[in-house]
Amino acid sequence: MEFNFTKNEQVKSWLQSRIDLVNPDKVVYIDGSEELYKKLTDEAIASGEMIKLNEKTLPGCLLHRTKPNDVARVEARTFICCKNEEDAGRMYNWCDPTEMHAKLDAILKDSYKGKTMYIIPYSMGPVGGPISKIGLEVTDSIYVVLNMRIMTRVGQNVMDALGNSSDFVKGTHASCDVDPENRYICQFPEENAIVSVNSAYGGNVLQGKKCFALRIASYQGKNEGWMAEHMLILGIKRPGKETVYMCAAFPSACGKTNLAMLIPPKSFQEKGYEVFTVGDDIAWIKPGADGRLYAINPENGFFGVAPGTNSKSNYNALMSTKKNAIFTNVAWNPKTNEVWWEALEKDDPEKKKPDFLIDWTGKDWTPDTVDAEGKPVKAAHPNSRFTAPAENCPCISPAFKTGEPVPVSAFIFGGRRPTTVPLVYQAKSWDNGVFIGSIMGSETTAAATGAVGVVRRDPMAMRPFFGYHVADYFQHWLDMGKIVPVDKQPKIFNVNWFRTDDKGNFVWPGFGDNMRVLDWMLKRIDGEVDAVETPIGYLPKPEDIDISDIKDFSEDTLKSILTVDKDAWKKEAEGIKEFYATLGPKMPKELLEQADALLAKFSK
Ligand code: OXD
Ligand code: MN
Repeated sequence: MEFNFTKNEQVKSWLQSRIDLVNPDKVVYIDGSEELYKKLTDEAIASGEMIKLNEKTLPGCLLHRTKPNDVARVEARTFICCKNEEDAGRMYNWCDPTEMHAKLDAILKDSYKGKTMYIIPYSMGPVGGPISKIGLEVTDSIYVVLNMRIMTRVGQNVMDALGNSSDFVKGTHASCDVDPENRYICQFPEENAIVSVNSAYGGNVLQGKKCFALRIASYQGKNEGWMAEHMLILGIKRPGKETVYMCAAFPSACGKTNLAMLIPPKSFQEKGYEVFTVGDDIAWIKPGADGRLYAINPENGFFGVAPGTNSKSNYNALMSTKKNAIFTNVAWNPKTNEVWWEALEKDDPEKKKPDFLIDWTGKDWTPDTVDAEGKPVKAAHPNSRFTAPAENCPCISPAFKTGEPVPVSAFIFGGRRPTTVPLVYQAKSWDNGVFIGSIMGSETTAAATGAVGVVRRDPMAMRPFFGYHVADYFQHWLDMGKIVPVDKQPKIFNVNWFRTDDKGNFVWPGFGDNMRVLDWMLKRIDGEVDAVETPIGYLPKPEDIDISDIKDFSEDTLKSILTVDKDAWKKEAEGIKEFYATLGPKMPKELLEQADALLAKFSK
């Protein structure tokens, strides 16, 4: 076939190999033009793949439903395929690349018969930017095309920027029969390649996101001297000061998108504080010419969880979904031709739950609908999503718009820890910060199956996203600290918004009030306040966190979540050592020593 959109022989031969394998009826190249997107959108609406929503209230917005068996990322079927099993590393499914290619090729063979192949050239990061990278994804799904258009930069300008370079990720996606038994999400880091089959759900098939921007990119970053992290990026402007940028990593269900789009409390707004979102999920971070670390958000949109989002919990996220967004597996209100999900109405007592909807599976739904066991049925799937252009976000950072990498002043780690871990503390050094990131995790709650109160460790929130061995990843973090001069290293903090009292209620109000903790970090970064040295790190003096206008929140309450309990931390240190022991002989000595030292401090 003629590929007249490029002269790059490697691109051409790889595309030809894909066509020969999957055997499409037709090939469509996504050139980025509005006319083509319009044509594809019209086709998807005509075929029923997409529902066009109310043009007045949700202009340009579409609704899509997946198969009920295809609603989330599937860690059990996600593989890192590299030659040596020891390079894939301990937290992951590994498969030999030759074996996996054979299995995948058998699934892919002729799988596009009767279908169209769409070729998507996309850039992670602004096209041609200093930290950006390019991928190609072939897919049989218009849903993938239309979502990739929002989540990444797509079009001929990307192909032009690639020129004759071989530095592109080769991505193959085939929906096949959406058969969960034959579903595979495979990364081949040594080949710069991704293959996902038998799924059509976002996290598995929008390959720019987790597959490329975390799994493949983390491996590239290790080899090329940069970092790909599962981190939001936000900028905070204090009156009379430059904007300070922070990157933060949290396991899922810890409010990452909410922190990225935080609205400061009224009293802070009145003083002139402003918060800007650069990214809500992924940060690519590279040393700049001045020796500091600089970050970009490689994505171009948000792929956020819909249920629970309302104008009180996250006004900025909700506003981002008001035009040109794609909703997946939310409920549909046929009367208004709008979307709905659980808790959407919670911000406003006047707003009521609709009394009739079509649920995410396409069935009639009323507030009284129950399942076979008599349990209430949710109208939207709990993992239903919105794909929304970042430019829609009311607090999007000017730096996101220009694509300029932002200097990173702080890394924040955190998890959901009802006990033990204080509201905030600061690492004593870069290496101590790496230790703190390596041990983060969330305690299991009664909502999950299994024992309650067990810490599921999720180092740097990367557990499902490492592209290589976790111990080598820790070593890479330690090495990055050696590249950056100490006075230019970002400060490292740990936060825990989730401490509970003896009745199980959250002590800290969270949401916008998290600004008060970020403010303490800003003061630490600028050397405005000192701190209390403890065996785990530096804790705030209670008077340095401004709680003056939080309703019903006393300094004693604050003190209760700024404690380091000896017995709890002894248990924690023992748990860390057990966790480290599972990670094998490559674990960096520095981190093992820190675990020993922590235990020793609490064993006296
Ligand atoms: C996500 C995730 O969807 O981390 O961002 O699962
Ligand atoms: Mn994520």
